[in-house]
Formats: sequence, C-alpha cells, structure tokens
Amino acid sequence: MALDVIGDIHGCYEELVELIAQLGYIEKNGHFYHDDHRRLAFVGDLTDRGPASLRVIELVYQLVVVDQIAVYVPGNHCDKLYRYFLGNNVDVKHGLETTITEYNQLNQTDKDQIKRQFMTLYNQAPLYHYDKHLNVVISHAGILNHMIGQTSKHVKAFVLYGPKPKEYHPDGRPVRIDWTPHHNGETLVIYGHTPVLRPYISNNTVNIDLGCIFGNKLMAMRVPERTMMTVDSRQPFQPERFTDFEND
Ligand SMILES: [Mn+2]
Repeated sequence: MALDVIGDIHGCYEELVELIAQLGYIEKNGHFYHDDHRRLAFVGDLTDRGPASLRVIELVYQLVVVDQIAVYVPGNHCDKLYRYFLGNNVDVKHGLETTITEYNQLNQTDKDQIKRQFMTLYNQAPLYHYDKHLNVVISHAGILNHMIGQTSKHVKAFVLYGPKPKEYHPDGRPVRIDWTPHHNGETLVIYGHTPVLRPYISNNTVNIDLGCIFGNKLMAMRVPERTMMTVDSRQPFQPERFTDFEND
C-alpha cells in the first residue's frame, strides 16, 4: 500500500491539517480515509516548540490508533515526553516546556485523556517502520543498513538521535553528523530530525524535515512515487536552525 510520509511536526497543527487535506485525506463522520487507500506515515517529533502540540497528538492518535490509516515512529522529543509522562525526572526544556504548559492548562479529565492517547500511541509504535513491499524504512533520525531488523539499545539510540555528536554549537546544540554516506543498501530510508531547507537526498536516503517549526515548510514524501508535497509554515523563519550538509 502506498505511503505518504510526513516530517517533524513539532506542534504545527494547522500546517499538518492543510498537508493531510492536500494529500487527499478526507474526514467524514469523524473518521479519515483516502479514496486510493493510501496510508500516512509520521517520522516522529509530533510535539514541542510549536503552538498546538496536544492537538497534533489527538489527530495522530485518531489516524494511527482509531482509523488505522497511518503509522507512527517516535522521535527523540516523543521519547522525552513519554519519559515525562512515566514520571521520570526529565529536563523540561528544548521545547518540552511548551507542550507541558499546554498540558498543565487542561482539567484533570482532559489531562488523563491526552496522556492515555500519547502513551497508547507510543507503546504501539515500532522503533522504526520497515515496509518490505515498498522496500522503505521510516525512522526518525535515520538508520544504517545493518541495523534494519534490529532493536538493540544502540539501534534505539541511533534511530532517535542519529550518530553520537562529537561537537556542540556555542548554544549547546549538537553539531549534527551526516550518516548517509555510510548507507549503502537498496532500501530507501526516509527520516527527519535535522532541519534542512530542501529535502536532502543522499545514497537512497531522504531527509524530509524541512523545519516547519523554524518557519520553512512541512513536507510529505509519497512512496513508491517518490514525489514531494509541501505546505508553507506559519511560524517565524529562523535560518540559523537549518543544517546544510550539501555545502558544509
Ligand atoms: Mn525534530
């Protein structure tokens, strides 16, 4: 079945709704469907930094768990929110504070519901999604060929965060490492995690995180067609947040 893979959303609910409609998904009587029986796939990082993280959780829960026309793999921001909801001691920063502020404004019933939806979504999610027929892997920060099929701690760290950083920017953010020169398989890898201004295509991998949260675009890549669809961000443009692997 054909897939429409969507990049990092980070609470950009309006852009997500627009993109899903543009892709041909229709809501009828509270349920989503597509005339051509296509399915959506999310590369993770649903929440944090953006204006409506909780509405994104509700919509993705609806698409994945209720209507079952989407697959979702977690991103590092999802993993952190999950650990927060488990009651673990996590730092409420790097964007998590916006999601928690939204959450704390809810009454207890709504809090319980959103938490239950997110935990269900996360618990049913694979670390990455491998579609044998399309020969594609959807993984938040990418994956190396030899890791496909594995779920070790090391693989989990890689699919959530990518390669371990060796350097940091002055503001503490890690300098992202390009792992794609080491991908040498036949399997197409679609991932996000590192905001780029244009889809970054390298060795049968595509980074589709066009940094909607930093004012660029929200993007979908359709497989097997390998065509792109984008909507413009409604957020302020922050050019310093984008990595340029091609010209680095
Ligand atoms: Mn992200």
